[in-house]
Amino acid sequence: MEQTLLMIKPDAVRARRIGKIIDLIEQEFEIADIRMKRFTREEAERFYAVHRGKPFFEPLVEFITSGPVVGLLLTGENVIQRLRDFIGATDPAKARPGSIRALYGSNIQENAVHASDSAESAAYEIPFFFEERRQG
Ligand code: FUP
Repeated sequence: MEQTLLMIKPDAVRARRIGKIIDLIEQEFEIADIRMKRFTREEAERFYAVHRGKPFFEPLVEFITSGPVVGLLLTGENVIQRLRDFIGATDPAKARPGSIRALYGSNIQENAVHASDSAESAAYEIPFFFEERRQG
């Protein structure tokens, strides 16, 4: 059983797409927890630390701290890969038709959602939203 993080980004929150995105997610995935928060700059820089030094890093940090985000903890078999497939490619223009990014993303930066891309990144990213959870 895997777990992963889906994050609804500030563009989608501003556009009032939280409900529509959760509706799509809920039809395919098990939601174990939900939390809305706003990243501090320090958190945003840590969350996207792998992208530090890239030309889009600074604008990305600016964007992700520009308003609240919503984190969803999803659980299930192979949920990391299944969710990545479900949200579509990073660039909404190239994302599979019907995917969340195709439906609600605007451009490669303002692409509506984020999903952990590996077990390692899930383990790194989940604690930005959720405490360690005990079983039962
Ligand atoms: P993804 O894993 O699909 O979210 O994509 P990446 O890890 O490649 O990129 C992380 C985030 O950086 C994207 F969601 C948006 C931002 N980004 C840009 O703004 N410009 C780029 O050219 C690539 C990524």
